[in-house]
Amino acid sequence: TYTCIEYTVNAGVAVLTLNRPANLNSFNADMHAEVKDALKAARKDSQVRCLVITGAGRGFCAGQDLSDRNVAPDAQAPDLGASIEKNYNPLMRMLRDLPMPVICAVNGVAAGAGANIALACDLVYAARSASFIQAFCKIGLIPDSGGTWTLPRLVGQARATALAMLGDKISAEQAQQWGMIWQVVEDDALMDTVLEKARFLATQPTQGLALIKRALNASATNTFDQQLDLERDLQRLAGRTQDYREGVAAFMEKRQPEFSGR
Ligand code: T3D
Repeated sequence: TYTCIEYTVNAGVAVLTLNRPANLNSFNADMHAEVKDALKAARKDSQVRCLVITGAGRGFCAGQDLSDRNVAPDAQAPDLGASIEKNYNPLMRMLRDLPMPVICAVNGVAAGAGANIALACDLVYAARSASFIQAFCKIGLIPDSGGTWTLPRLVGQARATALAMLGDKISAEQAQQWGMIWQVVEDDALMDTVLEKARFLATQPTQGLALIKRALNASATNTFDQQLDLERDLQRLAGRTQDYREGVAAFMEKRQPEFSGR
């Protein structure tokens, strides 16, 4: 049983809810451990074919819980590199490598690592009242959790630099206009919209979707030639799935396919 998150599985969809609403779902060590445990469970559970991440209460996630950091003048400087190595980087790698679509339902403010966790998800839906803040610069830090990689790729160098250096809060609407997220949804429709999409994705060719994710993620650092080779290799894998057979057979028989995720 979890104390900092909720984790449920229904109709092929796992929903991971960050659940420390009193401090806007900021991350302490316990929450890190629980999120990792849930991501492992989702990966292992063959029933789970799509993951949704959201937050309880009015915020999505405010990044690191700053009340966990002793910054008294006489205290030794904390080793934030160790925190990144132990907690944030493994979390980001698990999210990026999860072989299924990951949808983020950004229900409110997403700040610091909270913003970059959202931006690392495959599909990002945000409530109209949600916002994104690269808050790191305001406390002397740099965007972590992949932010310095993700942001310039999503919005370009000029916007990434301004967001990272100014730490301005940007609206969900602005984030969508800039292509930083997929879609803005009215607040009261957010979870229904996301769950409907997640349930749909959970009926789709899961392995194929996981291979799409791999290919698109790799494209950011590959040359065109390397990417052509990768597409060849991943298409070979896709062609061996049951869902590919089912997809083609259903098309030829003019019926709806029934994908098993295998
Ligand atoms: O340390 C390492 O391991 C390195 C890794 C770092 C990763 C990071 O994420 S660093 C960045 C950390 N996050 C921030 O700097 C954001 C801090 N929060 C804010 O700037 C604001 O709270 C927001 C802009 C996100 C929201 O503002 P607002 O006005 O809507 O809410 P609020 O009143 O500031 O916050 C509500 C409560 O949540 C409040 O507590 P209270 O007064 O009601 O008891 C506030 O202190 C608490 N809270 C919000 N963010 C954090 C937090 N408590 C601890 N840590 C937080 N990050």
